[in-house]
Amino acid sequence: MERTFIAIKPDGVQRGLVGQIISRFETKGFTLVGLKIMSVSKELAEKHYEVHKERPFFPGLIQFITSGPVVAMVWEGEGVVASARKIIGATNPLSAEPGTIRGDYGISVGRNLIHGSDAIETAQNEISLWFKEEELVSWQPTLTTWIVE
Ligand code: IDP
Ligand code: MG
Repeated sequence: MERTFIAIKPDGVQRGLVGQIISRFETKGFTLVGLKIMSVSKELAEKHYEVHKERPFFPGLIQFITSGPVVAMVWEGEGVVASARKIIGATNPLSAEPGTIRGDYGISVGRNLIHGSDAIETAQNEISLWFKEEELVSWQPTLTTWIVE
């Protein structure tokens, strides 16, 4: 089953939005299979954002993501990678549609609240970077037959 990596960034945690953000994915019908609050080391942050290492915003991004607790999650379900990106909204919260997480709660690209994997392969790499296999729980919610035909 498809899985994606989602992280609530330090701004989302500090602003008390953890519950509301988790609810978006829960009520959509996706299944939570991994969850932890953690301090992010510089090493993990730099690996996670490696594709952006030449960008001018990279040092600020690493500083920000290591500046406070992050809530790391793995969500599962059919089409979850692309669907989660839609639920999250555009990178710049000012361009993100209302109804998306970034569109509803943010105004600044450097404080855009949440990360979501951008493709299935990226998701697999990010999940193994952030979680050990034994931290993930495979389970079938009893509600599944009311959500998936
Ligand atoms: P994404 O998070 O929507 O996938 P990416 O382009 O992969 O967006 O950028 C990763 C993260 O880097 C963004 O979520 C944002 O926090 C930060 N970022 C991207 N572009 C800028 C920028 O122009 N200024 C400041 N931060 C940026
Ligand atoms: Mg990205």
